[in-house]
Amino acid sequence: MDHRMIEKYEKGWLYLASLLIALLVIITIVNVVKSTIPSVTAHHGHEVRTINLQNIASTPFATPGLKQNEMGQYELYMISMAFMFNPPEVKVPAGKPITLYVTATDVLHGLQIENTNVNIQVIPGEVAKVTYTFKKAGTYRVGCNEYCGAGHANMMSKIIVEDTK
Ligand SMILES: [Cu+2]
Repeated sequence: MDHRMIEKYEKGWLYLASLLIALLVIITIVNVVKSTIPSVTAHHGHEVRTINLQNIASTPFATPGLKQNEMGQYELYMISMAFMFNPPEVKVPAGKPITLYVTATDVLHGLQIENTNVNIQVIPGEVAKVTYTFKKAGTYRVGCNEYCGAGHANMMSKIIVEDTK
């Protein structure tokens, strides 16, 4: 090969390398921009929003429990903390969609409602949202499924589903 051909060949690789670097820079910028937007991400079938835990007193989490919004829809606010759920027990109506909002105030927790497919990872500073309709009345135990410390096994709450009318 004469040196001109070799130059061409090298130029090809140079272009390819530059292209890959440019691509990496673009991907990085896109990811950084994405991560700075207060995000509503959906994973494991539930939505996640961010919350400033310093301002929790000015949110509905100040008084956890079942609420009805202005449209009459049920909203259940729960807090996971070491080593309890707040509220420790709550009554909800059967056959009505209940939108559960849950956050953690200290460390990573889980919130799993027995006999349902509700199984949420609860992260401090994030609010997970999931809507569920309990078809059958009864007591549903709520447990933590992320090891959170010595009292993990005692983290327990109850959702008492009652027939309306
Ligand atoms: Cu736990």
